[in-house]
Amino acid sequence: MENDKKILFSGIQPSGYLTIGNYLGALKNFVTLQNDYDCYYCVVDLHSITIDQVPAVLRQNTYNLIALYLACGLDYKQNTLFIQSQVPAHCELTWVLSCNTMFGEARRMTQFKEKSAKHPDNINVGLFSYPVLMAADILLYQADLVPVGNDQKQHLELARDLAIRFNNKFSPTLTVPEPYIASKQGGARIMDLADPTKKMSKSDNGGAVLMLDTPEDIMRKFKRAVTDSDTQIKYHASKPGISNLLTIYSAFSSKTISESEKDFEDVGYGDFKIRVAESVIEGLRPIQNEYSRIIKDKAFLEQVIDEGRQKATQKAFKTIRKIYKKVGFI
Ligand code: AQP
Repeated sequence: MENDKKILFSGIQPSGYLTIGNYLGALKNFVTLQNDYDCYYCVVDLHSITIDQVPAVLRQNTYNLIALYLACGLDYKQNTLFIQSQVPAHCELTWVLSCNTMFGEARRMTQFKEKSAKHPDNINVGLFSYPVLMAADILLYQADLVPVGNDQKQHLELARDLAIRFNNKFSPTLTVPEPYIASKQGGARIMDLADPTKKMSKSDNGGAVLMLDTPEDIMRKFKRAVTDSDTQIKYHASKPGISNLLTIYSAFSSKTISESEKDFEDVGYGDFKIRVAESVIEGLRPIQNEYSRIIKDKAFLEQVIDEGRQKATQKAFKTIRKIYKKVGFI
């Protein structure tokens, strides 16, 4: 159904169990955005195979992610919740865009450099063309807005360049997307508890807290979190561990950083870590309860996935039909 709301696109890879970084940096914000925008929330499974995945695990992670989308409060009637590989137009548009992307500009992408350094035994062409697929994801739905963290800014820039290039080469066809800048509360960058100079990641989860961790596991992980040799609970660049814990606490308790600092003025690191863990446990509890209910209801999940596929396909087909016509395909 067409409406006059701006279109917003975002996706998460089913590449592992989601962390509280994925939650605070993406999912929590998705829920806030659903009332103001016509949102397309995708499970980007095509992206996830740029790194080796175990097929049965990938399948399960995909169901888990749809269930988590729902458990966090995303309404599948109001939004389009769908799986990328079920809409073939993503691959079709990727090819057209690939033929309009210069090798040099793809080579400049820092994520490619980082991921190839991390997986030197699997530097595949898909990893290289990942940003073109991401551009296709966005442009296919004529998205006006894309919520992006710093790490994805360069990719969004490429999507914009490709839309402008296509429009200039043929005729205006694709909406040029803008970054959606999250509010201070949303979009927080969460760092690894064991190494707070490194982003918390679902595929590298030494110091990651998972959204589906038990309360005991969450408590244990926070108790072990790296801090520093100081005693002050202050947000500062020289205190990455403490700053990260304050960020997590403030996001889960809906307080500002300075309010959070005040909460811990005369508190030691040990008690501080326990209080942070408690705020996370409480914040995740309703989501975990909803998730346990939804994941058991396979028929409902299949229905959500099917409705999402149909809505996404309809929108994507309109774009790909125009694109194919403009490039000269019969
Ligand atoms: N640590 C984080 N802090 C804040 N936001 C984060 N995001 C990821 N980690 C953090 C946000 O989550 C969304 C989904 O990201 P993705 O699945 O597309 O891949 P990613 O960014 O590479 O996330 P991961 O968890 O690190 O996955 P892997 O390990 O598979 O590469 C994005 O909006 C991202 O900003």
